[in-house]
Amino acid sequence: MSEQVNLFKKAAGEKAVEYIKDGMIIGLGSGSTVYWTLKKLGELVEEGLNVKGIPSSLRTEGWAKEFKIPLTDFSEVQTLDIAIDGADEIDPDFNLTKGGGGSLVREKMVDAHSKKLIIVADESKMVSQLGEFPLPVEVLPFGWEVTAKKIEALGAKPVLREREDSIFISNNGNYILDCHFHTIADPKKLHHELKQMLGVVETGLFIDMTDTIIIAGQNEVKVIDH
Ligand code: ABF
Repeated sequence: MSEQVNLFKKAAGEKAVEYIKDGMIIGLGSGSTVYWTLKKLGELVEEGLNVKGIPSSLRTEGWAKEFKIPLTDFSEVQTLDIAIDGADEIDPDFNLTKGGGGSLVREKMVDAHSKKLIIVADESKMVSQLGEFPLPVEVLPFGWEVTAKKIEALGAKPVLREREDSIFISNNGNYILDCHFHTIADPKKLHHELKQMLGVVETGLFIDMTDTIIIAGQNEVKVIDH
């Protein structure tokens, strides 16, 4: 990642903490932009801000502990006040592709149970249409080959995600298929088609969920409400 892109991510990630108020339960998203949100939030906690977070990945949980952000979970809390998360692609309707880091199920659980979802990203994530970034789909390991064939029939090339010569295992013990669609004309329809397939646990399409995006680029950090 270039130094400049990292500065954009830092600017967007840090801006998001302005939305956090004392007493809030916060969904802690995943990724290299949210990292900066967590770091800044840790500083505010040290100054006395009283909040609790639910992490959306094991990696985020590790960072939250490093920054001494108090944590909670769904055994204590059913609704979160706000979630701050990253994205791989954002379309003009604020639909998202997520899951490049492999934590799409936990991210969707956290984001869907939040009253407000803020997406933080650098400007390269804005696209006119989703699909160039391969769509992550979490699938059951059992019979994944059949599930992949069914996804292929929808016009994609599904590739089983690997890490260091072995199959990538999600935080939930499942596999990820990175599905090369190149263009996704109707994200909502595709999400529903995939969800109906036996073996599909969840898709990385986040439809009608985003309230606000914070996008950082060359000269500014833009906040756009939906
Ligand atoms: C997470 O952030 C994932 O869904 C996504 O893959 C990742 C990308 O964001 P970043 O560029 O901030 O690392 O939310």
